[in-house]
Amino acid sequence: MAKYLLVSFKTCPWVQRAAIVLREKNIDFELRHIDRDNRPDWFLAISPHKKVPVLSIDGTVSLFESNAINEYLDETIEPRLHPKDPVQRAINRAWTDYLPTFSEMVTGQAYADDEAEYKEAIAKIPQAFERLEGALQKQGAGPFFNGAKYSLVDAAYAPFLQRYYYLDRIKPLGVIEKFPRVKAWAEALMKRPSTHSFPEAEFEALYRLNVKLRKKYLSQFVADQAVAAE
Ligand SMILES: N[C@@H](CCC(=O)N[C@@H](CS)C(=O)NCC(=O)O)C(=O)O
Repeated sequence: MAKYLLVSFKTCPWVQRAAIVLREKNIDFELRHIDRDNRPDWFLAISPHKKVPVLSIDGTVSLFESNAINEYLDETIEPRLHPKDPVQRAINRAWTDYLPTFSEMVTGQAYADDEAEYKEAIAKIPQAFERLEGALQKQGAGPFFNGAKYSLVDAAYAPFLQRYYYLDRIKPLGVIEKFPRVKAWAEALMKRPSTHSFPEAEFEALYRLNVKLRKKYLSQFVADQAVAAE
């Protein structure tokens, strides 16, 4: 078996997306965290965009961009997470293509500078959920995107749905409750062990700390870290 090294910033959702697929496929891998503010030379040499994730294979090949990494893993290692049917595969790829838009719409609130920007950002969340609610209705009965079988779409959305919950516990909005299929899907993904790279309470506390230290509008609503970590 090849040797896989996944290079990461600890709270990066795009890294988490690739780590989930490695776990779903039962692949041994090293998750190596580097410092965002002091990226080592060996990393800069293998990451064309200077971003994480990078997946290094046997120390000889380096792949970047979470979607490309996951497609590669799915092409090379069983079990195949993409559907066999080409139409379903195209639909799955279309929804993973939508992920950057979804992530911006659902977690953009964390980067708003003031209340006006925050209000603008949160107004986009129902639109993003509504689109997914429609997709889930077409796909079937759940619990996962394609039904009973876990897919690359599940791995893609899990980190961002998790962050929606984290943000909703900082300043509650209760949007997901209005979209029953998205809510049931998100709950199934939060229960799936592969979603988690770290113990859940520890990871949420770290996320909250990041939001607090970012000094954006939402930072003021993060309760004391000791309380948050309870
Ligand atoms: N489209 C990329 C996004 C990766 C990304 O934005 N990574 C962030 C960390 S979560 C990063 O490395 N940012 C550093 C930078 O932009 O300089 C992917 O899917 O892999």
